[in-house]
Amino acid sequence: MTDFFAGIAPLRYDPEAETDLAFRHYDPDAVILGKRLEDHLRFAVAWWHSFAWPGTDPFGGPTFLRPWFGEGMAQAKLKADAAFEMFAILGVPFFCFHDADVRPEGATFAESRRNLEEIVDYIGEKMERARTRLLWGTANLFSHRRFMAGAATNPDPDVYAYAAATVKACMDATHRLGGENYVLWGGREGYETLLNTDLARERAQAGRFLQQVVDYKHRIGFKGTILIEPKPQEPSKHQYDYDVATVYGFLKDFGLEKEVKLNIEQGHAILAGHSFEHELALAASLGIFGSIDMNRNDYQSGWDTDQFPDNVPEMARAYYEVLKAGGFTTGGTNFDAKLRRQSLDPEDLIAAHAGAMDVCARALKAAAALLEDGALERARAERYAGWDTPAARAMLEGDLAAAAARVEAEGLEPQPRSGRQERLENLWNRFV
Ligand code: XLS
Ligand code: NI
Ligand code: NI
Repeated sequence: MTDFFAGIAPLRYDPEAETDLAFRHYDPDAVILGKRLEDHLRFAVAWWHSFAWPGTDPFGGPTFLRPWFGEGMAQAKLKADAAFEMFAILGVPFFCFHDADVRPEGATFAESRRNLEEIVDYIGEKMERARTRLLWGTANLFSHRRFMAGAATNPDPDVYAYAAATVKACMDATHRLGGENYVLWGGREGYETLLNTDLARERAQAGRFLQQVVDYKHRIGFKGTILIEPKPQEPSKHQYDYDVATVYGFLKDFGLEKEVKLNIEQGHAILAGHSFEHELALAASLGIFGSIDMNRNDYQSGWDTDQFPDNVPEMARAYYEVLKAGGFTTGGTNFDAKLRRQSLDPEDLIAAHAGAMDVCARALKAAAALLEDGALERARAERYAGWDTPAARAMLEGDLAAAAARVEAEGLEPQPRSGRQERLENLWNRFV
């Protein structure tokens, strides 16, 4: 036991609660569309933001002085203790981690790997006594200077080898802890300037690396899902896994579209010039929707500020797409979100997650009610109803000339119809 969260009781669902250290909307046992809310949302805490990030920004050093900060294994274990205490207080079913979040970096790769194995054993023991499971593990292939010019896409083949060794170790760790997914986010898989970059070569390296990852998954019998997390830029000026559409083209190119799904992050969608719901709907339509990283950007600065979500109507749009896609299978809602650097107290960490869980619960409930009501889906189906006629369907089977011939043969004169956007927005707003 640490005393970091001392005095903070496990959070309860209490709609009348006078404190924000409680859930007013998230009742894990509430049944929505035939499924418990906890099983719909599948919340996860991100180890990096909550326990590893010290509150630095480009202008200032650490503001958080956590008792576990430091380089030794003892600190890593203390950090794990605090993490599991927080998981228990929040009652979250999952967590996510990078190797670098949980273990100190060694002087050599072998030492880093041993450190990882030791802490993974420690975490595994804690998991036996806790109800929190692993949503996904991942490798940090972006912080250390060796990865500054990329991991799999590096011009130096020795870095490719190092990336392979790191990912292998992290996949082993994820497998050992029963992870439900393994994530790859290519923070440095991109470029700073085309002047020194061979795009075709780097893309081919990234594709081959991912094929090797998938092969390794099968070799070790890992049953989880491999997920790519798209992001257009930051830290690289231009990242290869730009957005859902780009990643889909990449997966098709390397024959991986049936093997790999996507972990879609709210802030990354916005950075790519999309909405979160657009990215979710597109991934679902392509059959590659996997999981979500939940957060929000600062819309004023435009940065990927990884704040906790606070906007129910916006999140309802997202969960509507998740539910329409059939909900999560191995995926979940990972809070890839961090405190503001002035939010120093342990209570801030708990309240941030509690508030975000409530926002997501409200959003999911609103989305579920609208889906159950069916009016939006009826309106959508009605808009395309013309395509249900045999003549319309035959057009897609036939050639261009046959489709063209219909115009004069049937005297077609298309009549524009209202898209009813405001009416549908009114409908939407009755539910959120
Ligand atoms: C960074 C990413 C990162 C991934 C995991 O922007 O969101 O946190 O989720 O490497
Ligand atoms: Ni991110
Ligand atoms: Ni993320």
